[in-house]
Parts: sequence; structure tokens; C-alpha cells
Amino acid sequence: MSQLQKICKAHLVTILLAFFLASKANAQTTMANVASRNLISLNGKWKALSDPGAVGDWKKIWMEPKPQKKTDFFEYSFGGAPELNVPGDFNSQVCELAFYEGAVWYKKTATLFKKKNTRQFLYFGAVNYSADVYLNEEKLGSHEGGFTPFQFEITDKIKDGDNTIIVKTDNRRLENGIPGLGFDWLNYGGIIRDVKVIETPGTYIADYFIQLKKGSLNSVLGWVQLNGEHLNQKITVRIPELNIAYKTKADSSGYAKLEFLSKFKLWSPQNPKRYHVILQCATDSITDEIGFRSIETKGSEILLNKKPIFIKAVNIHEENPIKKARAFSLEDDRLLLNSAKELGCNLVRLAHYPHNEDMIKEAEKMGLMVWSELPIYQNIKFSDSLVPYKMQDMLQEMIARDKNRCSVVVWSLSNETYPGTPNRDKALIDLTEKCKAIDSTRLITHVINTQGYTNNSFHIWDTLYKYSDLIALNEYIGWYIPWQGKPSEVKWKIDFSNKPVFISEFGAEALYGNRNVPADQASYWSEEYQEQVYKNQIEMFKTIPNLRGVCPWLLFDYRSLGRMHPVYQKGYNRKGLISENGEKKKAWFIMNDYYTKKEE
Ligand code: GCB
Repeated sequence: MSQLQKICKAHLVTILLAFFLASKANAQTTMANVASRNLISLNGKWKALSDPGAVGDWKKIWMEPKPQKKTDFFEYSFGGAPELNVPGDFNSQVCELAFYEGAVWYKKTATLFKKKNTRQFLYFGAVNYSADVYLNEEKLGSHEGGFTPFQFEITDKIKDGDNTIIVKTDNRRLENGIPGLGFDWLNYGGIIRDVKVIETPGTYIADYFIQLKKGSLNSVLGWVQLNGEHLNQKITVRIPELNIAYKTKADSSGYAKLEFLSKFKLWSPQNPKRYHVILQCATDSITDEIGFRSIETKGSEILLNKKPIFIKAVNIHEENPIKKARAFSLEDDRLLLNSAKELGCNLVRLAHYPHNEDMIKEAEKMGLMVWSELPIYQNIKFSDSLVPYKMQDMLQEMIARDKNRCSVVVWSLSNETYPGTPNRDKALIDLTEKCKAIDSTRLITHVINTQGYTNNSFHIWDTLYKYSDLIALNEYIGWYIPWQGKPSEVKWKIDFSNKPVFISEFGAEALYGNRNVPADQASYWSEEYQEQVYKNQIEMFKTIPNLRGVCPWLLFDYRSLGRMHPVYQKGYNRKGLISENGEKKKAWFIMNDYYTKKEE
């Protein structure tokens, strides 16, 4: 590369970065605990225009111009446009959009009023993948990332009466997106989670962190952040059931540190205890339900509340198998979580992106630990100069939303990224450091499938394990990779072998009801073949040193474009223990039996 080319490239990177940061600057990370605010729901029917030719920006759709002269016309109009339900993916609502990846413009007319001493924020639970948001023909800003919430302050922008909100959603895959171009789930697009207007006082409790200090069973270490004009306020944190009324004062930036002791009944799968917590300052008050527990590793053990625990997990995609749509409602969440409970789980791995907020809250109520993951999946273009910023934004948004949920015990920062990808190690090590700096109370991990299985011996290695609290391994022995000896005689060489090992994925495909076909051939997708893989895996688990948990891939069959076998798959990844119609396969009973007998 010539000197001139190098200079041009450096400038281009700077310009792109400035552009990215400027467009991003508009969407704010959401305030904590949105659910307990005064809310105006904007869910329901929205007008929708699909824009496969990507002409909407050029035509300035958000201006909604009307013909002025007899000769004027416009080739688009929300008048007469079909309606879509929000929240909800568009793919499952309109046949023609079943596999659509592109822009869809949404419009809603919302009746809003300016209110004295009240601030208002337009909130989106998630839009996949990117969103450009307009209010009354003015662009509020953009957001990138399909699974985390964002907000815009609209206090000074709303009109009394009808307000027009137009959102361009775009689920086109991007080479420098997160995830990138390839992923094994359906790319459900649109406004997939709730839309609300949040109301707060002028100076409000914007954020707080109330969890036990790392390694402690009785000491809360946290903080509160106020936002507004009167920052220097006294703050009280009350937990009535424990007679706690902790007082502190925010500094001139609105920040106050919290530190107090109490004898908590600790949250655990057996006793998912949560306390009613009230935060108060002169201008605001907010309540939350918070549980207290400690999670750490010691040598090769995982300790929950200082006691060793074996993790009985299952992988879940955010899809309602029965509705065949992106899951978003409490009803959807309960269907998935009850099913995980029935299998005998104490943890759900919410693969491969942050699921909706209620999913985490419901899991917490039901006594399920949560593994929350970023969509940094397989082929990510780490060498792209914007990617590290996008990763950091997603990390921050994921933690901001769920950091007070004690059910979340693992922040999983990546899945099956490939060693040797330029800049991969540096980007993910930096991200790990950033995660620790924001929240050091949970376990942090990277999921690896760096398979080294030869001669019935496994060699587990990856630089990222050095930066992970768990050796989280995806292995598909018996499905993608044939057995090379007896499952009971597998040998293990694990780098960083002083850490707990967690099999984060294993499994095989089977079509429910496909029995009594050749049972020993993978190509028949039989229930028996899958069942045998599970039996063999369970046999193999006994050979794994420091095994502290397992997590089958996965609970339900789910939709994925690459799964095109016309007889057995029909667009479904069939590794579910349960079919998309709720029927349990033979392997379900094997796993259920293992979990029932296995001590925690
Ligand atoms: C994996 C991925 C998961 C896939 C699964 C499969 O290793 O982590 O997202 O869906 O394998 O079924 O191949």
C-alpha cells in the first residue's frame, strides 16, 4: 500500500467513525427499570410499508408529502398501507415477508401531551436490526443492534395532540454487523419488542446498581445515578422487609455510591426470594424487586452463595415454537421457561443474543439462573474499525438493562468466533476488560468450539479461555463429528485446566415421530439416533475433568434458513428435544432422567 493510500485509508476510518458516533449519539441507553414508570403504550397496530428497493430514504418517506397541484403525485403513502402488530416480527405476520431481509417503514399516530414538570422519552424494547426514528418529520436518531433497548428524549419535541412517529427498520445483514452475515436462526425483522412513552419527573433516578459485592453474602455495593437539573440530592434506599433505610447523597454529577450490610435470605433456584426495594430522592421515587445472591468460581468449582453447584441448563432461542414467531410476550416467555423447568433445569442459556426483559424477570421469579449472551457469533469482522464500538455499545446496553437481575449469573460475550480471525483476540479481550469494569459481579465467558478431537482425545485450547471464568465448550460429537472410540474412554487435555468446564452445546437432529427407521444412520433424522447421541454424551460427561454443567442444544426445534432438507428439516433446525408442535422426542426423556438424578 502506498503512503497516499495509507493516509486515505486512515482518513476514511476517521470519517466513518465520526459518522457512526454522530448517528449513534442520538439513541440513548435506556433508563433502569422502565416497567415501574408511568408509561403510555404505543403497542398495537402500526401502518407498514416494505421497501425492498431501499428507496424510502431517498424519497424522504418520513415527510409524508401530499400532492399540492393537480400534476403532483407520490409513489408511496401510509394511507391504505397494511397494518402490522407491534411488538412482533413482520416475517410471521405477512406471507410475502416470510424470509424478507430489508427495510420496512412503520408509522404510528400517537396522541400525546406536554406535561408540567414531566420529561418524556420514546422507548423501543428492540428493533431488529437497525432503526431510524422520526417524530413529526424530524429525525430523532438511529440505533444499531437488534436485541437491546434504546430511547430518545422527546420532552421538547412533542405537540399537544396527534404526533406522527415513523420508524425505518432494516434487518438486512451487514458484513460489519453483530451478528454478521451468517447465523443459524431466522432473521426476524421489525419492531420486535414494546414501544412506549416513558414519563419521569424533571430530575429522576436514571440508573442504579443494587447487587451483592463480589464474593459477599451480606454486603451490597452499588450506586445510583440521577439525571436532571437538581443533581445534588439526598437519596434513600429502603428495603422494608429488612428494616433498611440507607441514606446517601448524590454528588454534583448526580452519582451516589451505596454500601450497606444486611442478613439477606439469598436467592437460589430452590428459594427465588426477591425483596421490594424503594429508591427515593426529593424529586423521584421508584420501586423494584431485587434478589441477592453471590456467584463466583473457586478453582474448578462454580459457587452459588458459596456452595458448589452443578449447572443443569438448556439452550433456548427467542422463538415461540407454536406461533412460529419471535417470542416477546409474557405468555411466550412462560411457555419456554416452564418447559425448561419441566426438563429439570436450573439455568437457561438465552442464545445467542439478549432476550426480552420479561424473560429474565420471569426466570428470576421461577428460580432459573440466566446466561445472557451477546450476538458476537461465529464470523464477525473484527478487523472492521466500527465493530469494536458496536460490540461495546451492545455490551453496555445488555448490562444496563439487566444488571439488577440476580438471575443473570453469566455474561457470555461471544459464541464460536474463530481463532486466527484478524484482530479477534484483541477485540474480545478488550471487551472482556470493559465488561469487568462495568460489572464484575457475574461470571464472564466466551463460548468456544475450537475442536481438537482426534483418536478419542479432546484437546481444548483457545486464548480466550484465559479471559473466561468458565471453559465453555460447544461440541457435537456423534453428530457433526463421529465418535472415535468409546464415549466412556474419551481423554481430555484442557488448557487452563484449573477452571470449571461447561458443555454449552451438544446434540443431534431428529424429526419427531420419525421412529423405527434405520436407527444407526444420521441421515434418517430418527429419534433413536438422537437418543443414542444423548446416551453417549452422558456417558462421556463422566470422563470430563472439572465438569460443572451441561447445556443441550436445544429445547425446541426452531426456524433457520440454512436447514433445507425437504423431508426432515423443512426450514427447521431439528436439534430440539421437543418439536415445534410441543411433542417430546425420545432424547428429552434421557436428558430429563439425567437431570432428575444428577445432584446440584
Ligand atoms: C452451534 C451454534 C448454534 C447452532 C448449532 C447447530 O455450534 O452455536 O448456534 O445452531 O451449532 O445446530 O449447528
